[in-house]
Amino acid sequence: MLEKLEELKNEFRESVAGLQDRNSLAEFKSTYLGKKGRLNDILKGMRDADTDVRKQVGGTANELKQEMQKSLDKQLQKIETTEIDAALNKNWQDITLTDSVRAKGLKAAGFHPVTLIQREIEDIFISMGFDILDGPHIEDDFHNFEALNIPDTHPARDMQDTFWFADMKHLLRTHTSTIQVRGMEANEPPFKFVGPGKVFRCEATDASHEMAFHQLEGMMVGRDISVANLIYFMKTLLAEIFRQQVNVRLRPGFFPFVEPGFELDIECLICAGKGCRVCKHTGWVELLPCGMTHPNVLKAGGIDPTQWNGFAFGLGLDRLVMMRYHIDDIRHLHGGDLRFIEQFKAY
Ligand code: FA5
Repeated sequence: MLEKLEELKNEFRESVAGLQDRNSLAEFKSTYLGKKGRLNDILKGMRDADTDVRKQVGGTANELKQEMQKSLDKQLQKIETTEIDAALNKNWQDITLTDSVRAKGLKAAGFHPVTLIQREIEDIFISMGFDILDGPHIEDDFHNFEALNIPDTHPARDMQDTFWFADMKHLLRTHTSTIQVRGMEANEPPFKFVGPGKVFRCEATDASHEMAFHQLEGMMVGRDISVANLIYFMKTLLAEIFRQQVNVRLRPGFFPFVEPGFELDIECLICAGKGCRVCKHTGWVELLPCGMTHPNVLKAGGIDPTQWNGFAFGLGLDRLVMMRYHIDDIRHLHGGDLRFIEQFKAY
């Protein structure tokens, strides 16, 4: 029996590496290790053997069985790797090649409408000599509040519900006005820049409110900047974005970091000013708060307010997208439904 086992082992070793596909491997396995396979066939003789022989043969047979199983597993892995490589080679697809993607009938990736509008606005401001700045999502109390003339005890802290980190020192920025502070820290006046980005507020969602949304901050600091300069830039922006007559209204607005402060509202384009759930039945949508930079903010940014002044604004990008494309619920924008995203320009 031991000799027969040795023979079986040699034959197995010679053939196993030659198996090329799953079917022949399964067949091979059953020939050697199956119930009616060759190993069990040899072991049939054990019934008549004495105890010592049974022990010896049993041990050897067990070792052989384990070796066979290991080799079969290894060979199966090899076969699988070859199959995967072959499939990858056959179906290889360069998704950056538009024509090849289209030719295969696959859908090309596209940009989110917020990204599209953000880039468009960046281009408008670049053409007017503005820089583009960035800032971190995780901020500290100083950049989100303190430097913006919102001290610890100021009731304006409650205007925006904040996601605080456990250390109560860091937070998810509630507005892109943090970029004003970072811009002042990094630049010597005169300067003008815009800073787009995601902001976060712990508030209930509805047709015009999200918890994570996008703003685009703007700031210009120079000598003798006036409200007329501010209004000029706001008007230019809206004319370029909408390329149609849109009704706007400017009304006083309170933000601790500007004085005077304004709310620039746009007549709701979803209902043409008649009133709907997006504009909360007022006919107007708050889009572009702005104002003349408060001297305390310039001071906190290391700028002498007796020498320099400026304006700032904070545009709500998601709401702008809604007005531009007549989207009646902000939650469509971040719901992850591909059918929604696919409606926008792909490239
Ligand atoms: C601010 O965040 C100020 N930092 C803006 C500012 C900058 C004022 C510079 C003056 C000078 P407010 O909380 O109003 O302001 O938000 C600005 C805009 O973001 C709103 O007009 C609106 O268009 C948009 N917005 C506010 N909350 C939400 C929300 N929950 N979901 C979607 N858009 C929002």
